[in-house]
Amino acid sequence: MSAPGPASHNVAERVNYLCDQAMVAVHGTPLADQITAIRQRMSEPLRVAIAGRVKAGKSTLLNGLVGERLAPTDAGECTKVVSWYRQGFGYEVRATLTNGESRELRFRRDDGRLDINLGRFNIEEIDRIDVAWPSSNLARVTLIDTPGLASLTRAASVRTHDFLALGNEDRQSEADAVLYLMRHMHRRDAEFLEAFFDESLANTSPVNAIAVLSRADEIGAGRPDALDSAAHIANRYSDDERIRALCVSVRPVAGLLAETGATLEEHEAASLRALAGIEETELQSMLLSVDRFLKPETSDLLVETRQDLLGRLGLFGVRLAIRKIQAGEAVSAVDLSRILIDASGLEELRALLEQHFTARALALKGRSALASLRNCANDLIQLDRNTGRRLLGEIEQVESATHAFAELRLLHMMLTAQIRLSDDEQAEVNRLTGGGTLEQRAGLDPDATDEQIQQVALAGIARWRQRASSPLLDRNQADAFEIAARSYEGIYAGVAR
Ligand SMILES: Nc1nc2c(ncn2[C@@H]2O[C@H](COP(=O)(O)OP(=O)(O)OP(=O)(O)O)[C@@H](O)[C@H]2O)c(=O)[nH]1
Ligand SMILES: [Mg+2]
Repeated sequence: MSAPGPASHNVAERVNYLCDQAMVAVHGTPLADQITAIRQRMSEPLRVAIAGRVKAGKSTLLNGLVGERLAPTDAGECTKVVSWYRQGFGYEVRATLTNGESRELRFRRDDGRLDINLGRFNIEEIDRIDVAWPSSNLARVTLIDTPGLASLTRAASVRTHDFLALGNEDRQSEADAVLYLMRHMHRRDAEFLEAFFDESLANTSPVNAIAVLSRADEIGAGRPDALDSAAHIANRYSDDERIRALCVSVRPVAGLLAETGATLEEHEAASLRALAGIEETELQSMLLSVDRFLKPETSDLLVETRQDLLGRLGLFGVRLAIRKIQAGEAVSAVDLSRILIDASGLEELRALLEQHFTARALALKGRSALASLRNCANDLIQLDRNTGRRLLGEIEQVESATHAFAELRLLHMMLTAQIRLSDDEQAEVNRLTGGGTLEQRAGLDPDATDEQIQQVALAGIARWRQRASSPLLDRNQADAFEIAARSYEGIYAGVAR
């Protein structure tokens, strides 16, 4: 098999080529299975891990993203295991045991929640749980829920550390990208994000992390402007150079509003309507605090029902829903669902996931694949020094010759402020390297003509190449600008094709 030509921009093709080369080299050794897995992973959806400190709202946000209550929230043994949620043709739950064996687990839906029965296994024997579920929201990403870091039960925290290969240079994380949830920026949060940096592919890491300011509705004790305050804090974090160097973006999200918005039932809407009918002064006083809300004499609604509503919506969500019903903007569960999802910030997060992760899925998966292949090549060196070295050389060559990886380097340099760009230029680089259509990457409307795209591309080539030629730049900075120019060349060539 011949190497893909230098003009090839196809990451998958190049990684597959490397896997084929590696397979010849490792045939008959235990490394062969690893190479098969690396190749297989390239054709699967992008793996996005949801990580963060204990009770940051990870599982709730995962449910919001899937639109179903699959991941266990609050207590329960299953919150202590790394759990994968991937698209399946049918419904299946499996456990991978610590001894490597795989077992099917029984499950049922309990009041909308997925309830997994661990059977005779105890949690220490289970390495991970795999849930296959027919959901269109899992078509392009596989979501991985991780136990809280620095959790009270240290064992669970260690599992997440292991899974993400934190602080372990010899192993590659099983995730291609991470959503890191934090309630407020904490020193440990910064340490965690830094550890997720993957040194193995020269400085490309912040490109695969998005930080989420989670449980945003609780900021400022759930005041009506909680989400505005959260947005303000998130913007401040985004402007902080230290945080910018750790992730592509910071977004506030109220995962609970998203999860409940996606799963709200008509009987819950009916309870909210009943509350909205309470006399105004009484209602105001009732909505002041959780304690008052639960006082038996304030409403005919059962205290348990009110407790359930609080669990599903939080005080902020209950207030929001009641006010929208009173304003005539919502009656049914469908209306309320839309309002809750709008308020949650979920759609903005989805847009970020699309822009930064799924649109760059091939490059991010390829990056993981190269890191894993490099580990295999290093192991191979122990068995057969020359072949292992030759494979390492080929990996280096593919890494430096593949433009999609160069674009990740450009992004990295931008995020870590190694090159200084205006806000407009940063938006341009994000667009240019974003993996959208030619029109999108050129910043044009979908109905732009070929000539218009080519004009923008030519102007882009000239502008970025001019910057690259500045004598004030060091070699890396000049390379970064050159990468942008080459991306525009790719757009130009794409039109001509
Ligand atoms: N008000 C509010 N509560 C939330 C939000 N997200 C999660 N919670 C609540 O916070 C608690 C913990 O949520 P989980 O989703 O289980 O958090 P987690 O990070 O998965 O927790 P561990 O897996 O145990 O580390 C639950 O009671 C949730 O209902 C949110 O956006 N707003
Ligand atoms: Mg959890």
